[in-house]
Amino acid sequence: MAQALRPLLVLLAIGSCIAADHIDLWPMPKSVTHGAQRLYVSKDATMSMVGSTYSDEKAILKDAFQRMLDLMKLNHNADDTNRSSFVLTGVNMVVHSPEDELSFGVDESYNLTVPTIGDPLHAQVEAQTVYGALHALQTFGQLCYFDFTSRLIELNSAPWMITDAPRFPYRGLLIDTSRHYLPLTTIKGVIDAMTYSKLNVLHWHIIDEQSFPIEIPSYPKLWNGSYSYSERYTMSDAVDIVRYAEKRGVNVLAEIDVPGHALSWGVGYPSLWPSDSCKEALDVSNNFTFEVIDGILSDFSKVFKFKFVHLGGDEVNTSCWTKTPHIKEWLNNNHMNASDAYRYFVLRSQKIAIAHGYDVINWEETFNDFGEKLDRKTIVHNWLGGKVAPKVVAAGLRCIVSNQDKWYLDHLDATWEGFYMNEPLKGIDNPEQQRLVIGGEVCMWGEQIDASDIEQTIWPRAAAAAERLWTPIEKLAEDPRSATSRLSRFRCLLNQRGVAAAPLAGDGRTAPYE
Ligand code: CP6
Repeated sequence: MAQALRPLLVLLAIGSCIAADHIDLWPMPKSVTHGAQRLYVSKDATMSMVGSTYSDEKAILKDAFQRMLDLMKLNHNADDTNRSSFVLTGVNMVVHSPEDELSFGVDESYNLTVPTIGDPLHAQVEAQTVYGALHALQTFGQLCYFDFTSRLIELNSAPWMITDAPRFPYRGLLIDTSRHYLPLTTIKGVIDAMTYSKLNVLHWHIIDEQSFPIEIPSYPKLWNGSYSYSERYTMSDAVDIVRYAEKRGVNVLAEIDVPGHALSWGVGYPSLWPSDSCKEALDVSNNFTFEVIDGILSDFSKVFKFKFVHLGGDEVNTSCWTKTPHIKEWLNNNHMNASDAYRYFVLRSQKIAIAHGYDVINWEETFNDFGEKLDRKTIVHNWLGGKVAPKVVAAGLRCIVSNQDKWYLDHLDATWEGFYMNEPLKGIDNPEQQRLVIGGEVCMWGEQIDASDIEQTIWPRAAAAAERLWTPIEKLAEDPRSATSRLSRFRCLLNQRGVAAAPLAGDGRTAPYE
């Protein structure tokens, strides 16, 4: 064959392999090309950082690489390949930025190349930041599999050339530790699984009316509202969770939901209740209420380093305010009705959070009721129907999408197809306004689940949303059925890695296969 024709033929061969079914990656990267060569990955593959500006002092990449190798072997002892060719012996990492701060909007892009020639034969990762490099390792880990016949780690369809970057910077999952306590190991397992589908924000709805499980050093009686002594998180537990998540590229968004959803606060400090017979919402007339919020946010700011804090503000029932004599009097003296007082409460809490260095996220009722009064940096968190996001961004505020009929994991009959098809930019055509939708979040409210069944309730449906939030819209499946086999293989991968992801069909949580 004429030498000059060979590159062209190679390109054609690569092109003919780009059938979606042959790419076992979830979420689908921005751009992928591959060939047809099987490689063998040495069980002792090494990572090298030659040419990086980043120095990995905290061993973020070193540990991530080791975890990835362990996952590839699925806890088995892989044999050593005795082949002389097509053995991949390492991954070269080039990370351009020396920074390892996990800030919001950090560059998460990466390039991953797996060649079929080279001596030594090494995969190449290039990323702007260590957090892009972590995503590259996740993608690489999905290309490899442990073959039980050969007892080798294999990697099919090389060479691979992958260029990837997220569509949205905020890709969240909510957990709720007030309705049911979740052990630290459970939370860490959720974080691990999030990284497999490239979700990057764990929204920790820590406290609600049912229990106050976290230690607040400034007000040490607050966790008297926990279910029991063992169903508590110390501040050092919180530090542990935040560190664990950060090392994996996951931000932790802490929430205190005020003034509603806060009944448990009064177990330790009853004066936070309007009265002993009317206990919600928090007493708006009492300065002590805001001192406690200030104490909590002051303690939080030492632990929760994410740029945002979530102040709730949803489902506020003000009837105790208008029924309780001393609050009624306070409202009259200040010429406020109940809805003025709700606005006053939210805005005053926002100011406290801002003074502690946070930008605030609030549930959408705050926008629906008095959006023009919210701090201009407020991020409005949608959860009611699917209609508020266009209004939020038209008003110039940022928005996170979680509409309950699509992205609420506690709706057990909501299907993965529904999760997949929820488009955050629906109804928003102006590119400037589109950029104000920073992403979306699936919500695992805790009333009906606990550590025993949280994993199979979250997965695989959260992964369907994760692809919607990661993959460029033009590469998403228009009909979710064409993603079924790929998602079902990703779900198997979760199972192999010890995550109890439910089947796509037959468990009542997801629609049957076609
Ligand atoms: N708890 C809090 C909840 C919910 C919200 N806030 C909720 C409401 C309706 C459904 C699911 C969850 N359990 N604090 C609303 C944001 Cl269907």
